[in-house]
Amino acid sequence: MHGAPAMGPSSPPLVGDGEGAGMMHSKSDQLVATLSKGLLEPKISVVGCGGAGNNVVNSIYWSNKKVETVAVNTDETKLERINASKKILIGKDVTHGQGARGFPEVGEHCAHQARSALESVLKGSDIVIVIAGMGGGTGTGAAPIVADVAKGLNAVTFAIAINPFSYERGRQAAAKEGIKKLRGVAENTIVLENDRLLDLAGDIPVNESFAIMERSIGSMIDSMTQRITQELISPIREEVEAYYREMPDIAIVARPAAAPVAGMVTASVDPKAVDMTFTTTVGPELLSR
Ligand SMILES: Nc1nc2c(ncn2[C@@H]2O[C@H](COP(=O)(O)OP(=O)(O)OP(=O)(O)O)[C@@H](O)[C@H]2O)c(=O)[nH]1
Ligand SMILES: [Mg+2]
Repeated sequence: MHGAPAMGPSSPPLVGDGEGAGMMHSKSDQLVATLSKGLLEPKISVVGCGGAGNNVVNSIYWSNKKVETVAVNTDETKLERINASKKILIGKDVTHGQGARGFPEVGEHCAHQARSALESVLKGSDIVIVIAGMGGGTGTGAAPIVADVAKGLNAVTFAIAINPFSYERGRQAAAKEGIKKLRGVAENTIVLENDRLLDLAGDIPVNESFAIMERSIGSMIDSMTQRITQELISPIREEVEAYYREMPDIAIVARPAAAPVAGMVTASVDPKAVDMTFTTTVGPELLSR
């Protein structure tokens, strides 16, 4: 971890509780804040694959400025219409920017081809959340590859898969297969049900019911990121404070590579707790059972 060097016998005097301690304390607070931010604020990327994933990312782009949003698609027109911090058009020479037309193996192939572009966009991310609607071509095929790339970069990787409506009969088998692949790669895969939107939303148009799911996923990501950041920073804070008290002339260290932070996230956050976060933020209505 960020282990503090051992103190020698000639260490500077401790900042005690005598005169001036109040002032030193606020200086130490500042330093701790800087250090904590630089060293420990995890970089979180949310990657939406295919049409549904792109829609979710578009909504998060406007609501959460703390995460980096990445949109991945084979469909050029769709990609042009959405907002994201980064956009990656995959498989242009395969689909000519027209989408994978319901074939997951096409989505998968396109994502494979784009591995190095995906790697360079996700490099440095501590946590990657991959989101896709299942049963189509791009999201179903590409999301497991994106998750694999993220894992290869040592990021803690979560997946959110949206199951198609029951009435989309031809899509269920592909969806199941896609979810199986995601579960094989990601630390934790949360499955949401479009069917539940029908129960919840009743007669409202489908686009409006999609907005409900987008907002739900957005608030889950908000509370997940808040929680991870808090759980990481609080225990370290005391340690950094103690270090400062022993050594006021500490140099501010550059932020290390992703791996150590990812390791701390894994150690301190039970991936299963993510389900809990979702349940407590938006209620269990959309979750698959
Ligand atoms: N909740 C939600 N579900 C969506 C949305 N768009 C599509 N879906 C669902 O996700 C499934 C996959 O659809 P898309 O994401 O459009 O498919 P794709 O990954 O772009 O695949 P191709 O177009 O075949 O390349 C659909 O069958 C729908 O059930 C959306 O905006 N919100
Ligand atoms: Mg599409």
